[in-house]
Amino acid sequence: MHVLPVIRMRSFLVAALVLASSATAARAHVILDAPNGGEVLEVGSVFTISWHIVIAHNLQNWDLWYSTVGSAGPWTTLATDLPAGSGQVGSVHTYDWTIPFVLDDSVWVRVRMDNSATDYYDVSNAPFSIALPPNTEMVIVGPGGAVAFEPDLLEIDLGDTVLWFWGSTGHNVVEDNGAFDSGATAPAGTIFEVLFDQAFLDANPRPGAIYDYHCDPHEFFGMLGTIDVVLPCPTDLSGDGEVGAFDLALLLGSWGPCPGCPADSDGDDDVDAFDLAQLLGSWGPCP
Ligand SMILES: [Cu+2]
Repeated sequence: MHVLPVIRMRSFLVAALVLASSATAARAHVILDAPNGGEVLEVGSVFTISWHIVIAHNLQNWDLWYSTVGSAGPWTTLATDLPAGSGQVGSVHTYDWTIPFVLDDSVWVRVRMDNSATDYYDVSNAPFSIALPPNTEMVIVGPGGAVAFEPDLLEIDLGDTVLWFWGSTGHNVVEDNGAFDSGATAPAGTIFEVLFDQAFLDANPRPGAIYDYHCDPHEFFGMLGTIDVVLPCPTDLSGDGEVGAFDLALLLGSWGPCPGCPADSDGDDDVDAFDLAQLLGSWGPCP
């Protein structure tokens, strides 16, 4: 299951920031209207940042930053030298921001009114979150240059999308028997995604709906991963949406001591009569 970042209720901090913000608002030349705190923005989606002019000045252009550290930065450049547009009091300005691959529950945006003399700034009143889209799970490929997938074992639900994000350069993602393949090694920042829906499982049946994969250049160094699709019917070993003869054959094929075997549905490290009874008892289409 994917765990969404939780917005921590740092009420004291938020209250202090709101006070600080309203204290400066009286003299503000520019006010950032969105994002202004509490929003949950999805990676890869487009969010419209907006702000308006409170006191007109000799405006040259606009600059935008974001921070995952705090309302005082340090700041990462978002966009610079945006056209000045209208310099009139009350005029609203916007910028369409494609949300970067930064998962964090405490993000801030800062806008700069870049004038020919004194510049003026405003910052989100409170932090907002950047999160994955619903039903999406992430694996980092080569986190910090390590020859590893993080996490190396990922359990997902049927219908989830797995998104691999390259944390370093020179890796790829290849299912051991070709169910998915990201192609040639790719640079840091690359994204590769696979939707593990019923059609995918039908086209690429694996015992227990378990997909082992590797990185070609680093397989020898143990850069291995597994996606385990948790099925609504655990006895549907082939993951084809039906408990039938194929599943029975898989179960009989792993009969006996078999720790971690998909057919060991009661988890006693033995594929035995109990597991057989469970499979026969759920014979037919999966609910
Ligand atoms: Cu690699």
